[in-house]
Amino acid sequence: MSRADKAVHYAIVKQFAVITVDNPPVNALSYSVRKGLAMSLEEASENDDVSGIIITCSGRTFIAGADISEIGKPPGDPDLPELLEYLDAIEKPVMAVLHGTALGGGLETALCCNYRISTPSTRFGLPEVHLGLIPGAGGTQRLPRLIGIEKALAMVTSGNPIGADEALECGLIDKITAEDPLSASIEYLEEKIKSNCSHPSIRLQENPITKYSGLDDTFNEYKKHAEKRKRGYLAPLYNIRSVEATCELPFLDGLKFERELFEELMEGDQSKAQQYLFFAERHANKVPDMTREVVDFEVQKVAVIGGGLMGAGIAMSMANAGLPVTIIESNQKSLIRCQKNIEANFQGSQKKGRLSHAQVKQRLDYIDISLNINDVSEADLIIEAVFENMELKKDIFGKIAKLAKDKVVLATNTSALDLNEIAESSGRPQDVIGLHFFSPANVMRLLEIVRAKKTDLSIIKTCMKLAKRIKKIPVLVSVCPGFVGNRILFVRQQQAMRMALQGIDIERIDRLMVEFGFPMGPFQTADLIGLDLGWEKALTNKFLLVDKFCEAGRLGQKNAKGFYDYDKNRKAKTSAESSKLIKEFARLKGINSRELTDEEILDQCLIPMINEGVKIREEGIVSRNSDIDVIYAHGFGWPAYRGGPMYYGRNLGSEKIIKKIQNYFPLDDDKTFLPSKSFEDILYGN
Ligand code: 3H9
Repeated sequence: MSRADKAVHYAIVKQFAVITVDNPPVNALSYSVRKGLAMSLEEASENDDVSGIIITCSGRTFIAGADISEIGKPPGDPDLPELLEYLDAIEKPVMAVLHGTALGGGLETALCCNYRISTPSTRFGLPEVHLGLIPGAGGTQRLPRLIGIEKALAMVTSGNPIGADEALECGLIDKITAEDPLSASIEYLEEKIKSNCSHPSIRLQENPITKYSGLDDTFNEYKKHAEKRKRGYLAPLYNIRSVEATCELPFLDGLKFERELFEELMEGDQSKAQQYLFFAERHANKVPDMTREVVDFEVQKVAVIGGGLMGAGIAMSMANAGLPVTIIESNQKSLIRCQKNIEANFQGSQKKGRLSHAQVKQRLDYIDISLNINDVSEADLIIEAVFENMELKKDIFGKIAKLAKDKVVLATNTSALDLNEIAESSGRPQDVIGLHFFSPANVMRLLEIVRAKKTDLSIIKTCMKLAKRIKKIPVLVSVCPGFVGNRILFVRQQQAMRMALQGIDIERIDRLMVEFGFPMGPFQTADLIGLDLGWEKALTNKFLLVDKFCEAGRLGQKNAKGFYDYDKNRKAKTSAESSKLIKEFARLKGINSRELTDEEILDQCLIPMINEGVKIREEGIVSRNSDIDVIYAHGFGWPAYRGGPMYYGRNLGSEKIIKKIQNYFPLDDDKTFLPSKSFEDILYGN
C-alpha cells in the first residue's frame, strides 16, 4: 500500500521526519492510519539522515482516538497496541505536535513520544469510559507514571478532557506554543538534540509506582464514588482497577493486564450499547430533508419570555455559552425573584468548585432582566417559557411576531400544547419552532427541537447549530401530544399505576426500575414532577388515580406528600395514607389484586415504552429509532449501558416482545398494549 495517497504523509524537514496524519474529520486511528504510521515510523527509524521524528495532524484536530466504527472488528495489522509498542521503542527522539483534541488512542500515541508540544487551545483526555471501555493502548499505565495517580484517576473516570494550561502544569505536555506549532517543535527538538540530554520515556519507568502513600483510600474513594454516581456501569470501576495496577505490576505486565480488561469490556453488552449511542447522537444531528442550500443564521442575542424555573434555566444555558440574553418578566416581584434564583444557582456552582468567581460574574453580565416586551426586538432567537396556557401563549406570539426582526427564530418551550396552533396564531408560522428544554434546563443536555407543519428549514438548521453551541444534544421531532419523551413516559406511568391498583407495592415497582438502571422509579418520578401537573380542581377526573391524590392534598415532593411521604431532606418513606388511597381507588373501580413476578413487573413498565416508540416511528414523528434512544438516554434516565428502549427492544427480539404483548394485552383497559401494526419492520429498521 502506498502511504502518500493514503491517510498519512511523510516529509523530511531539515534533519527531521515529519509524519502527518490526514484522516478527516477527526484523524481517528483507522486501519489506513495505523498502516501509514507504521510504514513512516519504520522509514524514519532506518534513515540515518533523520535525527528526530515529528508526529502531527492536518485538519482541525490531532488524533481523536481509535476509530470507534472499527472497535470489535478484526483489527488488521498492526493493531494499535502493536503500533504504539513500536513507536515507544524507537531510539530517535519523537515529538508529538498537538492541536484540537488529543483523545483516547490519540493521547495514548502522544504518550509514547518523548516530547509533547501543543497549541494553547488543545484539549487532552481519555474519554473511553463514555464508550464503556478503558484505554486499551497503554493509557492507564503511561498516564499515571507521567502525571501521578490522582490526576490520572480523575481523567479516566470522568472521561473529561483538560486544557493546555492544566496539562502543562501536571507535566502531560512539555510546552505550549502560540507560534506555528511545527516550526516551534522543530526548534524544540533541535535544542534537545544539541544539549545531548537523554530523551524522557515513560516506558523506562518500568517499576510499579510506589512513591505515593495512602493510595488505598484514594482508590476506595474513587470506587465508592463510581458505584454511587455511575451505578450499574462497569467501565468506571475497570478504569480504576487498571490504574491501580500501576502500583502493583511492572510496566509490561501492566500493559497486558490493561489489555485483558479492555477486551473483556469490548466484548461485553455495555460497551456495545454505549458505542451505539455515540453514533446515535451524531445521527440525531442530521435532518433527512436538510440540504446544503438551506441557509441558517447566527444567533447573537436571545430573549426569553418568562423567568420562572424553566425560563431562568434556559437563560443560564445561553449565558454559559457566552450568549447575551434578556429575560422578559411581567412584574417587578417576579423580576427580583428570577434574578435571585439565577444568582443563587451560579453561586451554588461556585461553591461546588465548578465555576470561578470571575466565571460567575461573566455569566451574570450576560443576563439582563427587563419588564419591557419591546426588548425582544433585537433578539435573533425569542423563546417563550411561560406557563402552559394556550390563550396566554397565543397572546404572546401575536405580540412578539410584530416586534421581532425579519430574520428570527420564534420558539416556544411548551411540552403539552399544540405547536401548530401556536405557530398559526403568530401570523409567521414559518419562523415558529418548539425548543423543548428539560428541567433543570441549564443542566439537562437533551433538547427536543419540535418542527411544526410550516417551520422553515432555515429555522431548524439555525436551532440545530445553536444546540451544539449551548452544548445540548438536539433531536428533531414532529408534533404529537407530549412529543416523544413525555409521550413514552406517559405509557410507562400509566402501566405502573395500573399495577399499583392491582395491589403491587409501589416500592417494589420503583425498586425494580432502579435496579434496571433508572435513577428513580415511576412513583418517585411522579412525586418529583408533581402530581398536580395539568390538574385543575374544578375539572377533577374521577377516573385518574393521581387526581384522587391531588384531591387529598397529596401533590408530590413539593408539599412533602405524594405517593410517598418526605422528610425535610426529601428522603422518601412509605405512606399509609397513600396505600389507603390506592386501595380505595382500586375498590371503587372494581380492580382485583393479582400476583406478578419481578419479570412481569419490569415487562409491563418497559414493553409499552418500546411499543409506543414503534407507534411514534409509524407516525413519522422522528426519523430514526436511534433518535428515540438518544431522547431516553439523555432526558429520561434510561441507562446508557442498555442503549435506549428501541435498542433494548431489538436485542430482546420482536418475537419475544410480541408474545409478551399478547400475553399482557388482555389485562389492559387502556389499549396501551395494543401492538403496533408494523412492529417487526420498524424495530429492525433504522
Ligand atoms: C479509543 O481510543 C480506544 C483506545 O484507547 C484503544 C484502542 C485499542 N471514531 O463529534 P462530532 C466522527 S476509543 C470514528 O460531530 P465535534 C463522528 O462520528 C476512542 N468516528 O464532532 C462524526 O461523524 P459524522 C476515544 C469518529 O467537532 C465526525 O467524526 N475517543 C470518532 O463535535 C465529527 O464528530 C473518543 O471517544 C472516532 N473516534 O467533536 C473521542 N470521533 O460527521 C470521540 C468522531 O459522519 N469523539 N468521529 O457524523 C469526540 O469526542 C468528538 O467527535 C470530538 C469532535 C471532540 C473529537
